[in-house]
Amino acid sequence: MSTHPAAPELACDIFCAVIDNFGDIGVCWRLARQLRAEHGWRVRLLVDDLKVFHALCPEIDATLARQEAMGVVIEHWREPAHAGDTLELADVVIEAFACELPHAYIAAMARRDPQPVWINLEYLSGEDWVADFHMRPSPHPRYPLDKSFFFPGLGAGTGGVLKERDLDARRERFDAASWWRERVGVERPDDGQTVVSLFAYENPAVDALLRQWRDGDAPVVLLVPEGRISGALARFFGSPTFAAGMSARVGALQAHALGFVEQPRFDELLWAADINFVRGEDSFVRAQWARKPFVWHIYPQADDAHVPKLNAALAHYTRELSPSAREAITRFWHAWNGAGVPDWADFWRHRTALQARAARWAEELASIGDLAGNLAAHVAARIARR
Ligand code: TRH
Repeated sequence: MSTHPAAPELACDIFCAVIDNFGDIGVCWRLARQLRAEHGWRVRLLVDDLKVFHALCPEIDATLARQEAMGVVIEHWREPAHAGDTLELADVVIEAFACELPHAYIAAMARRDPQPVWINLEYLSGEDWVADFHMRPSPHPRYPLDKSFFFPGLGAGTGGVLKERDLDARRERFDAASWWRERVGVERPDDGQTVVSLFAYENPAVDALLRQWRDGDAPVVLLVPEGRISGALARFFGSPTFAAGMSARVGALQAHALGFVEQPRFDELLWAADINFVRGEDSFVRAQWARKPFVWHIYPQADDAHVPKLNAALAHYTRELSPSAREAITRFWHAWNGAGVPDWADFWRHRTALQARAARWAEELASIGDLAGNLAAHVAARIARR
């Protein structure tokens, strides 16, 4: 049965330039799959770095100019002139994170009748100004084309964040015991142990935290996907590496290194843990849907431009908490992002309040609608007005 019987099959091109890490393609790939699966759009994703994409989707062959994965056409976008092999123009054109579209493509958009709906998908921010700028049109300086700025956000009046329709059902079906056996190779820890997942950039604050976990009264089980923080773990355990499959134990701390998994399976790590350390944009969003307490390592920007974003997210997330819980979580997030030393005991004594807030926050966030649905509604309205 189709979930979108009345809608015409819109063709959509998403252009994605990978700046660094996995977030740019992580968001675009998730959006592409959702527009295909839930809205029935014909999606082509043009990406300039297929090797990074391969990490999130192992079936991607980085040597191919054009291929298909999960119903989405993937094209290797060879910047800056390459405009798609055939220059077929879509009904909807999404340029992700202000990556620059090829000039030939823009010129062809201006000639097309009807003109495509052109959207610049911005980075996520929880700041208040986002709602004022969301969906504002911006006329092109040379062509009679309007581009709209689509702002993901955490509050009403923004584009929201990505969430698949079946995500909550998948989370509820999650079989933690099997996951531990399959992915970690050990039995699921009992309730007396705190399971922490750690996905972060290099972070000097991690040493203090590892010492606190090691010396604490309560056992901590740490799950660390292989990546930029792994070197710090290796140094702490006095090992040359801390690679997937390795485990270490010292004092009250036990740690397991995990391999990087395909994107649809990343959520399982968040569901398996009691608290999640996440980073960037996409994993930050997924941690919110996991309904577990989390700590955000925000992507650091020049001139501390990320600090207001961090504080805006805290303002949303800590609303309703008692002043002492709010202050403790704020102190801890700031310390994890370079201001101060993290104090685990001070933070985790609020565990029960944080757990309750995490569930309520997920409901609040869901109430503004999901990004793909909001975007599809906007496009439908624009097309209907023509
Ligand atoms: O990788 P990130 O740090 O990405 C970014 C980029 O740096 C980008 O340039 C920046 O602007 C943006 O952050 C804010 O963090 P993020 O966004 O969480 O992306 C990580 C992706 O990796 C996410 O989609 C989840 C995925 N992932 C897997 O698919 N498998 C895994 O095993 C792990 C650990 C992550």
